[in-house]
Amino acid sequence: MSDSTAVTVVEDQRVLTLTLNRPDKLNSFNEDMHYALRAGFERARDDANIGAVLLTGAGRGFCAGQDLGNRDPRAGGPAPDLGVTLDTLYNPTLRIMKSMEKPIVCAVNGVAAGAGANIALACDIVLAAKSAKFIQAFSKIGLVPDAGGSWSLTHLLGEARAKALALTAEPLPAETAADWGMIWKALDDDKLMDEATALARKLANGPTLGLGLTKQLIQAASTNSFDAQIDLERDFQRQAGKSADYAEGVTAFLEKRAPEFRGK
Ligand code: T3D
Repeated sequence: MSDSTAVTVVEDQRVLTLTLNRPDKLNSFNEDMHYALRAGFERARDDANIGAVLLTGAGRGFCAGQDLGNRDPRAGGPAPDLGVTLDTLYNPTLRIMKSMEKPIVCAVNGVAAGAGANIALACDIVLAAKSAKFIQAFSKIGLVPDAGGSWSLTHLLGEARAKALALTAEPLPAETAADWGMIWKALDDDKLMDEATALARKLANGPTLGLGLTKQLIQAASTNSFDAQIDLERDFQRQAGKSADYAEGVTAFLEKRAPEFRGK
């Protein structure tokens, strides 16, 4: 586990809260924050006492993408190979986020720009403060969308809106993002953390085996044919149907009481 302060890590009631913590730089990514964030997701993935992750940012912003202070061309030297930084820093973390079975709730507390916006969109359920904005800032500095953004935007919104957001870098207010189906909900700023925490706790204490399979099932639908997808539903349902949580869920329903899930 990283001992960096670039991401604060708090475990409570089976939720691991990861807070991007470089508020003076709007939580933009330096190497330290990359490694700390990845370590946080790895811990959540591997620790059976954690059922869900809550990702948010410290201060007035969520994340302003890459720390451009680390990309100053005036410092001289050859241009950086950004393919290498994506390969070694962003993409391994994104792959963990998508492949881990536990749900990731994102509370976008303020501006989310560049890779910051797209890290948020790689989470499973995204809530945002009404004051937050999503900015595909890349085109302003001559780059292309990364951190999964070209995939997420296109899948969530379709080409027309994805292209317009990426080509113009126009800020998208949280409420519009929710109206368009890019995120789950836009909430009053003072309600965001309470609602996001409650949601993460509910998921973390739910039938996590089934929830993990559900996450993978929905993700697979983006590339599967209908035929392949209903086969996958069959396979996952077979697995879920053998779980103790399924037996508990049905028993609790029949006994008219709240279920007590164990994630097994
Ligand atoms: O390089 C690679 O490895 C490839 C990967 C690239 C991925 C990417 O994310 S590329 C895109 C990088 N991000 C951006 O281009 C966004 C840059 N930031 C902004 O456009 C604006 O800051 C915002 C629209 C996000 C917010 O604007 P505003 O007016 O609310 O805040 P501000 O005053 O611009 O920023 C506040 C402070 O944060 C300021 O510092 P100061 O002057 O108070 O000392 C500002 O410099 C700093 N800050 C904001 N974003 C970044 C940053 N510092 C470093 N890097 C940043 N990305």
